[in-house]
Amino acid sequence: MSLVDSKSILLEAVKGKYAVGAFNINNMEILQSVIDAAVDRRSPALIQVTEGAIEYAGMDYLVAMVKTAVLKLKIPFALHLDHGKRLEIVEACIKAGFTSVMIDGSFLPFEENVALTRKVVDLSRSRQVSVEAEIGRLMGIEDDISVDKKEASLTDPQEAKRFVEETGIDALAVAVGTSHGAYKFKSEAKLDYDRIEAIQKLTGIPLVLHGASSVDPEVVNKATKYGAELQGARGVPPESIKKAISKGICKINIDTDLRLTFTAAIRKILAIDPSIFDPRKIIGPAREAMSEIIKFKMDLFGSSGRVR
Ligand code: PH4
Ligand code: ZN
Repeated sequence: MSLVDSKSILLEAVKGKYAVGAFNINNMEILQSVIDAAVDRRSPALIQVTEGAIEYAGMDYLVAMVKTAVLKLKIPFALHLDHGKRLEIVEACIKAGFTSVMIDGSFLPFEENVALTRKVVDLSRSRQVSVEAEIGRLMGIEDDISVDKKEASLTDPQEAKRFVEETGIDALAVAVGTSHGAYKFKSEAKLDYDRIEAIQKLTGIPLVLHGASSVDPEVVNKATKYGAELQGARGVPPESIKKAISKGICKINIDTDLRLTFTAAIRKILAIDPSIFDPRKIIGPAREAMSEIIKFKMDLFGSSGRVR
């Protein structure tokens, strides 16, 4: 089937009280691992790319690969722009066939974020493209950050309500304690679940958790065993993800876990078999390992088995 908009996928998730994974892809093997897992688990999924991914792989390559991959499948997939920062990149993605875009104006003052986001909503409506936007800043809520600074960075529920009303977006990315990358927390993971619940009650639209990778200690240990330097890497554990879903999160962004899994698998194969130089034998096991981790996520998020 063709790509679908993310709004329809996420509204189903809200109804069914589960979340859908949005997996960042940068090349063919990562895409194939998402597709393979979704087919195996009969799970909907969002395939997302950033401007960095587009610069790396090329818009034409990415879009052609994704469209080809989903065409013969009976699983709903959306192709989503992650963290689009400018109107021009949103326009280019819509023109290329994306079915969902994020406009990230979280670095702007509130009114400017609203104005930019409204422009994207206006552009997308007639084209059946869904829009995600963000307010608040993604950063951890460590103990050594002052209360004022914490409050300033996290999404304010009342502001979120105004933002949603004034923009008409389909999904809202919220800052509730997570951050991008492999070093999210210095000790225990801390998410502001009450804030998620409050934002959900006031906005009533699908909420998105960025920076949601778990940074599995087993994967980190495997990568470290074969030479990686990842001291202090720490993510959002599976039980925290489950709780966040129960409070209203229904789109979950995963990139770092795929990067770590990919790296650990490649480091291992190169270390245990120094005679290998066929790229297929190097990247192939990494593709399989990523597929396994994505299946685990789909089970955890509750999206497995949702496609009849
Ligand atoms: N993302 C991924 C952002 C990736 O520019 P880039 O391609 O490096 O950006 O939006 C996430 O929320 C991923 O969260 P994670 O780091 O916890 O996986
Ligand atoms: Zn993000």
